[in-house]
Amino acid sequence: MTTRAFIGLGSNLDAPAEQLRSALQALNQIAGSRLAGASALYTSDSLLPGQPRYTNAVAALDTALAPLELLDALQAIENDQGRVRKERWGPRTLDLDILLFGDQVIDVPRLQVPHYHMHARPFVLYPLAELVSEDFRLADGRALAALLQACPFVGLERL
Ligand code: A4P
Ligand code: MG
Repeated sequence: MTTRAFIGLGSNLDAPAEQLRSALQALNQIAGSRLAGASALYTSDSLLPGQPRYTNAVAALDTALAPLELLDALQAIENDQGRVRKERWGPRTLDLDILLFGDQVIDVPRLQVPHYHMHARPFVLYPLAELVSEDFRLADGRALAALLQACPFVGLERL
């Protein structure tokens, strides 16, 4: 049985677009997983002042892994691509977040899904909208169309 997960990709160090492209290839190499789609890349200012601009994208991944196994695989890719965790929210070569994991709502210490801030982040919602149908709902029932309407396409540049 496979589950469709959506992964948020972000980078603001060391050639961010290249980081995202190699991360997409790495996602497709995860055991029991297949890259089913990827959005365009988007750039936007960091939510935190004083950091370089981010490049973001969203990927659809069909996976036979359990959620925490997928998180382990994503963290291994982050580490492979040279991510050093100095401070939470610090600049990073690669951030991979599990936005959605099928229709599951997950709340354990290492993993909360849907990802806690995705509903208010244009750099997550607009790329996600490229990969799903217009009537798509998050696992917690919220309609993507309503979230998009409440989250204007401001400050995003589609590459
Ligand atoms: N964790 C819990 N839930 C999840 C999940 N759904 N997916 C835990 C992935 N991990 C999850 O993450 C810390 C811990 O969160 C993990 O060990 C995992 O067990 P992290 O990646 O080490 O820390 P972080 O990325 O610094 O924190 P976080 O909360 O992921 O940061 P954000 O919210 O992603 O903020 N501006 C723009 N324009 N674009 C961006 O992408 N990103 C941030 C970082 C700030 N500003 C930005 C962007
Ligand atoms: Mg993260």
